[in-house]
Amino acid sequence: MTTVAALAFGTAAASAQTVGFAQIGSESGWRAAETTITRQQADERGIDLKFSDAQQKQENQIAAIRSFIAQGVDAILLAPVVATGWDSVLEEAKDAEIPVVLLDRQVDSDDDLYLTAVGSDLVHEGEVAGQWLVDAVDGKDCRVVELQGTTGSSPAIDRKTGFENAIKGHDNIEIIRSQTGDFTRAQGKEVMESFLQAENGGKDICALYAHNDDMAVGAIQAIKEAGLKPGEDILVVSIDAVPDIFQAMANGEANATVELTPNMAGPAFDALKTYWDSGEAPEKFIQTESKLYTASDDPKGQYEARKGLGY
Ligand code: GYE
Repeated sequence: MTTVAALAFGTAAASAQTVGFAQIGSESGWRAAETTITRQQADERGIDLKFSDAQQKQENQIAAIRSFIAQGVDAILLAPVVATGWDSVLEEAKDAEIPVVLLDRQVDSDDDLYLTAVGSDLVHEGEVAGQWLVDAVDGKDCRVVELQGTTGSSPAIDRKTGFENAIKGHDNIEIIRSQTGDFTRAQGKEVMESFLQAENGGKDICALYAHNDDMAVGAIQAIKEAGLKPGEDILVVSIDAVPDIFQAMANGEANATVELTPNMAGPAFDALKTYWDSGEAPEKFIQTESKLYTASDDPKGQYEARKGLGY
């Protein structure tokens, strides 16, 4: 005798699985690597991946999810551009019995609306970055400018909170300006230019905290164009660990980064396979590591090691 549930799972496991990926876009080097690796991981597992690039727009992601539901995919991967506004479409997926796995960002919705979330502890990342600065300045006064990620996205909210947690009680460190650079290199540069202008050509800035490496790389360019030395005149700490930030570290132009693996799809597909095969639901959060790298961690070697790994 076969139970209804077993029959449903058995049917899904019998043929090649189809997975829809509602990706945000390609705002950063990290994001592009995540896309490349997701495709590779799908290929290796014989999964048919349907890919949608939402060009940073939530409405496009919602439309993509609806189209995946209409096509009857076996699962949906969603990297949610912002944290709010997902309830209805996640309910539609749930009603259609299509498991949704969140990648790299979180949503504010109830956690029974998705199967699991793969990602880092985004608050912790901010704390690691902030603690690096606390240690680096060692009690000296430090006026910090902050480049935030996409407004309303969970990494922008959490990385801000984490950094603030770390500097709390260290009155020598103060965030003097904070603005979004939307996780892009171009906006990181543009916003940094305005920070430099407003702060005595940059002479009144001690450090930059950027919510991702791409914005830091853009800002480094702006600092150089302002005639200052990034990494020395203005300390630079950011998050992701993309090859270009190691290149900047090797050149003495950046100081520290917190690693975020772009391989979110591997753990996501592993969890889905278990779910398809046995119906067993994974933990609600599958956490990836957050490791600090500084300029003394062989940045040239780190650059070489990462080049080609999806970047
Ligand atoms: O750090 C950034 C990206 O969602 C955690 O999104 C991710 C962030 C990543 O574009 O580079």
